Amino acid sequence: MENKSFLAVDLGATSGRVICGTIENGKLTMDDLHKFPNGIISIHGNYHWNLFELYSHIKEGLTVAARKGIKPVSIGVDTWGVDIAFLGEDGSFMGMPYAYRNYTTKENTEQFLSEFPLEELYGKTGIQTLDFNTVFQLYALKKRNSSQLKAAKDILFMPDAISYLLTGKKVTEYTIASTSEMLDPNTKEFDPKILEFLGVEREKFPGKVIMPGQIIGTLTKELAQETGLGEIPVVAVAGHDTGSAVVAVPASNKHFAYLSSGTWSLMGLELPEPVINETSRIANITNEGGVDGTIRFLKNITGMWILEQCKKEWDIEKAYSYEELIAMALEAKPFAFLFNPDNEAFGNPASMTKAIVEVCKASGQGAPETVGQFVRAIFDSLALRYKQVFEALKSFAPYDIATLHVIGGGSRNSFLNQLTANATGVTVVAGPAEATAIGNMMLQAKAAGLFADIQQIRDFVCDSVDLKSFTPQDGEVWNAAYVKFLTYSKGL
Ligand code: LRH
Repeated sequence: MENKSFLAVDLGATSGRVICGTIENGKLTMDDLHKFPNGIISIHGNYHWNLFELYSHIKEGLTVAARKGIKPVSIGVDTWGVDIAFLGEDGSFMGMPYAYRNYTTKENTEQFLSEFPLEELYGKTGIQTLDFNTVFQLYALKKRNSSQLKAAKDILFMPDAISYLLTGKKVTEYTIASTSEMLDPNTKEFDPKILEFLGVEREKFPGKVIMPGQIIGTLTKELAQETGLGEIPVVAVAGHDTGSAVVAVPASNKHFAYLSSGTWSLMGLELPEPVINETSRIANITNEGGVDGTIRFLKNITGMWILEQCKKEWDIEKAYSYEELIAMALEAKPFAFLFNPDNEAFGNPASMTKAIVEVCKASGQGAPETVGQFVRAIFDSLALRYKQVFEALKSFAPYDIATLHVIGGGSRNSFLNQLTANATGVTVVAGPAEATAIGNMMLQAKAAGLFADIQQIRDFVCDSVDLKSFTPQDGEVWNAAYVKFLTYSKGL
């Protein structure tokens, strides 16, 4: 294989990065060009993403690439799911995009579903109901008589909005559009009845839905000059970060489950086609669109968000590193406080530590006091929630699940990996931590003809990264803890 470089712009809810991946002598080497924080900002009581700040960070990353003499084949962009930006008639952005944590209201979803039945919505899209999905965001905006929604010429999903900033070209990419809960997984097009119900014309989503691998455009003349990179093509990858991450699962065959671990924990299976039936609907399992016709049959679990938010509070007094937090958790008594991480109280509370205290007290367990107790409670509860979802997924898997691949930033946490293996009773293989950026770059490499299919990508990733295995231990103890956990976590 010839030496080729690809740039990944990978934006998560709490951080972003521009990474260069070079394929050299059959191996991948990576260079972090620019890492930066991301977060939601409250403006007049609404939460927004600072799109233009993200843009300037991306520009910085591209400039660093040029300064280092990197000549990338292409650039790919992935971001978190569901959020959208509005463009006016003249192609300019209409305000700061709303952030999905703005929409954690059950009432809005309930009102929607009283007019458009859940059975029909799930039947049409196969997407799990999460209060913040695009479909509910648009409904809320319509109810608020939003000027943006009324006046918008175009609606762009987040990765498509970034690609538009880079190229001036507007597209609607399939994997990210599938998170909207408005796409039909069979036709891979927007469902007309859902759009009609929302009063949103199909033309507002630019063009036909495009698949990963398609060239979107090249860097605008200004950016080509400003960054010094030249007019490099921007290629559609799996614009949805989870879609790109799952491409980089280092599995040698299909008999695996994955846990994409970051601000969210996404646990699921990769299936050749959607599973949309009464059982999957009741379990609220999603069928997100993947690469090469695959479906990500998964559930969202609130992941590192809870710890990230607690850490922000603790940082005011003392900024512990994640290593220090884990060391404190190791010292704390196991299973002293358990809760369901998906309790809506943890959606976007003013204080996460207070929310944990209230949830624990309300279930009669007392409450954590020390930092170590909080962190231990978060990790125990996450591992047990992973087991609960894993058990549900097992009943859908058309094979025995031999391995749980933990990928993403959370895979660096060996302590949680061991707890996850103990709780689920399956071998955990951890890594790569940069799965999303790797998947992003590998999809560009596939578009450039370097790989024929996902399995070739996975074999290559497996050869390129260090992986760690965790064997389940203490089964009895964990089964007993699971019984206790279930009393606090009814239903899926
Ligand atoms: C993870 C993620 C997840 C979505 C959420 C909004 O970053 O993309 O898959 O559900 O963000």
